[in-house]
Amino acid sequence: MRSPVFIIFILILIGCKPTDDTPIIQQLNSNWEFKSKNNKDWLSASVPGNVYTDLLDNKIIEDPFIKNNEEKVQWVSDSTWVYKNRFQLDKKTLSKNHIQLNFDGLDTYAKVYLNDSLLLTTNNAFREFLLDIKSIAKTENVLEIEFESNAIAEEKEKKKLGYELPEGNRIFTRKAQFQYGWDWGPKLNTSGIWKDVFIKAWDHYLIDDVYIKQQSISKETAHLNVQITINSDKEVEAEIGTYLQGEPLKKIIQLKKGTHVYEIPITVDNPKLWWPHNLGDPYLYDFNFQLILNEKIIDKRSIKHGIRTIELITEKDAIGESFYFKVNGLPVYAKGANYIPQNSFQNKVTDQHYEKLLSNVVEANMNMLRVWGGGIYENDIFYELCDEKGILVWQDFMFACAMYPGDDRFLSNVEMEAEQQVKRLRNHASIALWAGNNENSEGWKRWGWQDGKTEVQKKEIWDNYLKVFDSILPNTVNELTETSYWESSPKYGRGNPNYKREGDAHDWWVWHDGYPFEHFEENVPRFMSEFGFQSFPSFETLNYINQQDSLDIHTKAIKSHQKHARGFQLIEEYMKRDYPGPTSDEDYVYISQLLQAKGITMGIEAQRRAKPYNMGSLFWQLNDCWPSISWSSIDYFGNWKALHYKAKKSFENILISTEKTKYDYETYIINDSLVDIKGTLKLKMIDFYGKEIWSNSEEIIVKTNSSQKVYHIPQVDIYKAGYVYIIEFNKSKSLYYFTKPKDLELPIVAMEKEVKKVEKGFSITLKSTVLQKDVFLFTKEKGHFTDNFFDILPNESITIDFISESDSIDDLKIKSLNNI
Ligand code: BMA
Repeated sequence: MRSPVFIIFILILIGCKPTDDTPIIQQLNSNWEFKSKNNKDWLSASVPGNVYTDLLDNKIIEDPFIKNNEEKVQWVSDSTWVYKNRFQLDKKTLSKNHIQLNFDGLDTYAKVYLNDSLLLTTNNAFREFLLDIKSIAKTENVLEIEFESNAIAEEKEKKKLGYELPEGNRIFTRKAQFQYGWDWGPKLNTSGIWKDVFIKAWDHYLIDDVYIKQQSISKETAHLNVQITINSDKEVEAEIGTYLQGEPLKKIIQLKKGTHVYEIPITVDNPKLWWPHNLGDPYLYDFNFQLILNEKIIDKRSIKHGIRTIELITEKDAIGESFYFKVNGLPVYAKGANYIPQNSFQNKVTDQHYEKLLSNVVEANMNMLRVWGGGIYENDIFYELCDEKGILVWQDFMFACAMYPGDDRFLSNVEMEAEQQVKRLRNHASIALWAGNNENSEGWKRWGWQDGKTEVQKKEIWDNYLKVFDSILPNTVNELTETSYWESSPKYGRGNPNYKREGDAHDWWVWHDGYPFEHFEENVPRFMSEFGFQSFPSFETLNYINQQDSLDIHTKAIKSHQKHARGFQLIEEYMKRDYPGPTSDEDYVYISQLLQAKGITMGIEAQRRAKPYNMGSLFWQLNDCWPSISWSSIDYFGNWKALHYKAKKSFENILISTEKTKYDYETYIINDSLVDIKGTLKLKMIDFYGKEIWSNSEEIIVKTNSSQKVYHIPQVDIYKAGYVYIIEFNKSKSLYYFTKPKDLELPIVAMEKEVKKVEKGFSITLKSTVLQKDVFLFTKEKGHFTDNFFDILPNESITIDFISESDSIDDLKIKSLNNI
């Protein structure tokens, strides 16, 4: 028998600690079936998913990512598909006052039936839909969703419009635009339940939203005003419990009937600020909110939030108008790339994919990604990881390379989409900018889209553009967040001379217009938000496309994975300009990667040297959505191309970079760090066999957040083909060559290699008596080289690791430009 004192003690404890009575959540992601509308047989389906991967899992179609299979599966998007789920609700759930059916995303034209009643018709894959099902929910339920073919729905819209809008019917459908085919991606227009489905049931009160609004932030204090939106059926007194890093803070509020916002001011003394990668710790606070009634936790939310300020600064100046980001009051140079969806089929992207890719982003010293407007608003985990890793996110709204309709139905659809997405993402410290669209404005003004249109049509189209990008989207961002808004990327097309003086720029003179890479050195804009060059992916990816073991880059399959009409031709032209002619497919792939890396790092370095005139360098593009020949720096299987290794060096906080001017070679040090750096600048000229021609050293100070010219040497002819200029400053080092790679007189001498098994893979040491340029290690084993495509100086030895789970790398091969 327990003593009465003990029982009283327990009762007191229970009385003090509120019990949990939060909403019931029942996932509805399992037991789905699907079929084509005209078919009788149901097949098993995955949710989240889409019709292509369901057909693939049922072995009805071949994998569209291999060979030429993409063309064979096009019929899929012309059919109507039906998905069905039988689910049960228990007594407790059914007894709740509110039962809600939640769709995080339906792609796209869906009719939702529950127990044979049509509950909802949808037309936007970027919106969530919440349905009150209290009156029809039963113990046994049947949920059926019919997806109409996008093409059919789009034709109906087109008929109403009476004229054509650029670029094709995709503009009528609010879903990922790249799925209609892009110059790096296949046409795989999905439909299906692409996000979670679940039931939420509660009695009278629900936290609908929490927004941690930053009022003012200084070193001493951060004043936050938390806005909690609560749905309530009753007028009662409730308590909001807030825990910041475990510290409790309570507030009594009077709940009103309906949906209302309640404010809770919070002061954080000596706040630890969130900083972008390489500038400080991306510190996140743990916020926990509880809605408490009668000692019961009715609902709760946990949010990790970084305290920081981020502003886009666009100010008129002597040259034009600035474009840069200030974080915590400090101008930050943006280094990074453009991000596209990681797979044509979003359900195939796992948390590990996000973790790996975003780790690779910070490993390459990047601090910003632009989530490009032809893809998707990313999953929560993407932004959570960007918060954690200190990656600033330039977030486009999902509109790209087209003009969009402006009828009331379309506009209100867009408005609801924007409101939901902005609210979903506004607590993330990483969100640096919301931008309206990708290249719509440039396209309208410069790509001939106005040809053949009447004045009335032109006015209507542009007015509709303004309604979305100059009114609905900026108003949504301004009303709901503290984040800056930018109408269109780029501000001006490259035909407009102002493209270099104001705003952000997309420089496609290189690649699309065939200009030499040197163009990047002479044409630096205020902020480069896109510039790029293609290359072949890894041998692994190419062999996967062909489904064979030996490399062949001339197959039909490979051709079908190059989506840019002039892609191969442009790679070839540029290669001839700068590199020795490869004689095998293997060498061709290798040199194509060196070529891409050379062009893009020339751009990155020219842009960084021009700091603070230029304050950002984001290349096109970080990743791939399928195995392909594209502008990416990391291929579909996660293999780093030469560009990713070399961009990592060009994005280092302290960069030494040399430029050829009219008479000189001028060396700069770019210091992105928060402190002045004092050190010895060491300069040395050697030939490719190690003979020193000349050397010098000097004590210098490089100011914080600056680009500084630190040394120059005159142009002398003998420097040309056989010398390398080595410049060192503290731990940084740069090698400068005086001619194009094809004109370098590289000695043909073999390297020595030593391979040792270590805990996480292998350690590889390479030694050479002569200079070895662009040394490339490769093996069929799965893994990652900690460095690759590097140079070895005469008599230098370099040790790198191959991180891998394999037991041996007997097939390890090494290539360098010397042998081409
Ligand atoms: C940019 C992007 C994409 C395109 C890329 C390469 O303009 O915005 O639309 O894929 O160029 O052509």
